[in-house]
Amino acid sequence: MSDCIFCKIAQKEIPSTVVYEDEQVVAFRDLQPQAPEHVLVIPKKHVESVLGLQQEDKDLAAHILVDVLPEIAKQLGVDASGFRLVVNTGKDGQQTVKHLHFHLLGGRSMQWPPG
Ligand code: DGP
Repeated sequence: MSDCIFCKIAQKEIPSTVVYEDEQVVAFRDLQPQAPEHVLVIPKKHVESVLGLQQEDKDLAAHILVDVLPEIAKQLGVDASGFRLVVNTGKDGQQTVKHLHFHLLGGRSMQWPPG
């Protein structure tokens, strides 16, 4: 989508600190980190939110969960210590960027419940 900031990051029209990339996915450091390690994992394809995933996206969703997120957790050194995955969705979920993204937060102990 032409006016989507994360599409622009995926297409390298906006610079970011990329920590992982393959044909379908890119992961980059969040501009406003909420933890020592804070990475956003996005599909390169524009999907508005987790509710925008279609039947045809099953392999993509599985790839992110099964392959990419564990790989990045290992790369960041938080696989043993643990981390939090957050997928803010819609208004109450405080989703500000309307392109599906997984926040991977780690490097410190997290609070629960969230505010
Ligand atoms: P959310 O509230 O879940 O929609 O989170 C969007 C996140 O995206 C937020 O933590 C800040 C981050 N972000 C917004 N614009 C940019 C940007 O241009 N570059 C990077 N690296 N992160 C961004």
